[in-house]
Amino acid sequence: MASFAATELGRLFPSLLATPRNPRPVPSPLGRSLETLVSFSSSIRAAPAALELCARNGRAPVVAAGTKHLIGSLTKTEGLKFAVVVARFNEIITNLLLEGALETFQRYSVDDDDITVVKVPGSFEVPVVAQRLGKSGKFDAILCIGAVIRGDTSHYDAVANSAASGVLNAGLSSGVPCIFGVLTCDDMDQALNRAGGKSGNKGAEAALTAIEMASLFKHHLLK
Ligand code: INI
Repeated sequence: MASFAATELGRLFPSLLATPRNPRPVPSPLGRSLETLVSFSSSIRAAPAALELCARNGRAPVVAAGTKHLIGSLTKTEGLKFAVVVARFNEIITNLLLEGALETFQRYSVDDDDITVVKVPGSFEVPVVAQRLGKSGKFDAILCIGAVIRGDTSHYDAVANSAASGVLNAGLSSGVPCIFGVLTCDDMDQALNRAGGKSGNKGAEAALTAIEMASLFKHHLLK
């Protein structure tokens, strides 16, 4: 991804990359080379967005020397504490999402002892527990996992909307990042695709978001 992003930047802004007059990667005002800048851990998903922005106005991004750029790290995970709130409704799916999330925490060196998993009946119950855990002061981020499937219920919209706004509110009211890892799908096939099938594992993606946000808060915003 990083080298793709660097190549892409180079294609869009050839002046930024090696030329006879400028044979080395351009040092950025942040003290890292361009290559390092785009390979910075948490920019996995941010880099393409930045490229898109640049591509739209056709200019190189303006990076002022004194500007602070705060971004969570995916590598400084030591000591970060996470709670995962998991809905048991549609358990086949939510167990797969939880598995993806736990594998990701492990891959990014989050200590097992720093993870607490809390199970609740359904997605509707997730936010109140997320809020309580957030307010406990014991966690750096709360990952919320659920699966709302349209085919299963006439009150799909009520459950899906409540889960989404509830998780948002839990984060805002507790001041601790609460990450929305609740699938909202039309049918079971779609849910399976997003729980480790051809669309990836959204639990794993949400865990990455949780790490980045926990790091952003702990290492930058709460210092
Ligand atoms: N809960 C879910 O997590 N997913 C669903 O698809 C779902 N459906 O289909 O109804 C669901 N309902 C239960 C709900 O979350 C609450 O547990 C219940 O309403 C009691 O408050």
